Amino acid sequence: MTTHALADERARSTAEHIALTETFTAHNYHPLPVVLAHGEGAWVTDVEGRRYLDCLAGYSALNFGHGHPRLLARAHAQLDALTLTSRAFHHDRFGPFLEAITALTGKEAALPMNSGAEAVETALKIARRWGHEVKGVAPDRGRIVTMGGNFHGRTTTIISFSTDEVARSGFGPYTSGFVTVPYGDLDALTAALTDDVVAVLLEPIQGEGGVVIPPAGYLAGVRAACDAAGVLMMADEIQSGLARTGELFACDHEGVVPDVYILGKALGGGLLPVSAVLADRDVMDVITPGSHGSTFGGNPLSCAVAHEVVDILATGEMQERARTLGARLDAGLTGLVGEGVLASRCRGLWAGVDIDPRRLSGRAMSERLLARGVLAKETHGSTIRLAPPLVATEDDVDLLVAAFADALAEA
Ligand code: IF1
Repeated sequence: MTTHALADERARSTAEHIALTETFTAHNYHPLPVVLAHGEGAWVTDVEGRRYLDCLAGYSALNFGHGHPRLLARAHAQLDALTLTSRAFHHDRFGPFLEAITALTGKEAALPMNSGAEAVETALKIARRWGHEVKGVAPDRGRIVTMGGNFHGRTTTIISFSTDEVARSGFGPYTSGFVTVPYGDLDALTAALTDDVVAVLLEPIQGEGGVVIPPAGYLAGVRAACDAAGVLMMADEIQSGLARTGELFACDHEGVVPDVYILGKALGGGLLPVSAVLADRDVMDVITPGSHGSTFGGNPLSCAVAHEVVDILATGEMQERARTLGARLDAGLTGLVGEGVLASRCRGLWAGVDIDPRRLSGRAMSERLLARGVLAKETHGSTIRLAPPLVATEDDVDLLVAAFADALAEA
């Protein structure tokens, strides 16, 4: 695009951008009426120059904020060196990244992919092959236990075990081999662990469900049940992981180590899609040459950025910020219970706030927050998810709480 054309692009108004988008886009989203053009830290600016505190943060892909200096610098340097080789060849960013991420997570091996759904699909394939080749379940008979209220991505196999009809209906025939149990119910899980089960897949905290935190001890119970039944515990930490909840992983709050970590979103630093599956060799080595792959998985640019992300996480600074800022947010939101808030759940800098639907819908609340310079989005029903970048400040959190209270008070 020429500079002149680029300049014209920037002259379009919010309404013009939205009209242009609506003319050509598939209608798979219903975005809020705002057109963003610039981001820095926890703040973004729209095409009219209005600033917003970004409390969605790319659904936790922007844990480190917009344009983190270290991540941008690393990406710029790698762009001028080498960006893509395919895995047909080695490259000089791969080994160092793998060494760093296995040290960070305590797992022996990593399989890098791009999107979160790709990593989840990779974990499902690993679990099935492990079940058939290591556990000894009859070929094609391995089943995986999943949770009610789950969200693990949008592929046909993943939505085959979704309990959300909006995400699932019309996309059959569905992939078989999954059994769903209520999230948080250890008795139901234990009863479901029959001999043909090879793995349990769960989010340690359910994001799309509205930041649903399971009962204390639940994750430890899942770990024990998986050990007793000889099945893999696979934690989807794509949204809950990488410092969002105040620990490296949400599983860490109960000292639970799953057999498989599934990572994504913030692993790419908010710059590009990077995901990965981590496991020890007795699990990972069911994957053999030619049995799995990806054009872009583990590319030099992704490895360079994700390696910098790992280095940032290794300091613990983001985890500490999530704890400190999250405590402030939790206190502020708790103060609003009874003032239009039915309940709020907070773990680190990640909150699900249930708005009283008799007062206003989740969408209406998102629009009121937008008018007050705060970007947030409702999830099912009238729950607002809040997940500012972990580089936000205490003043930002105070602004968020004040805007939330003001939006609720609006007649
Ligand atoms: C959308 C929310 C939805 C995820 C977990 C895997 C994936 C996600 C725990 C797949 C992705 C995104 C997808 C996006 C909205 C958002 C989301 F929960 F974060 F809010 F949908 F439920 N596991 N979550 O949260 O990762 O393939 O997208 O990289 O699809 O609308 P992906």
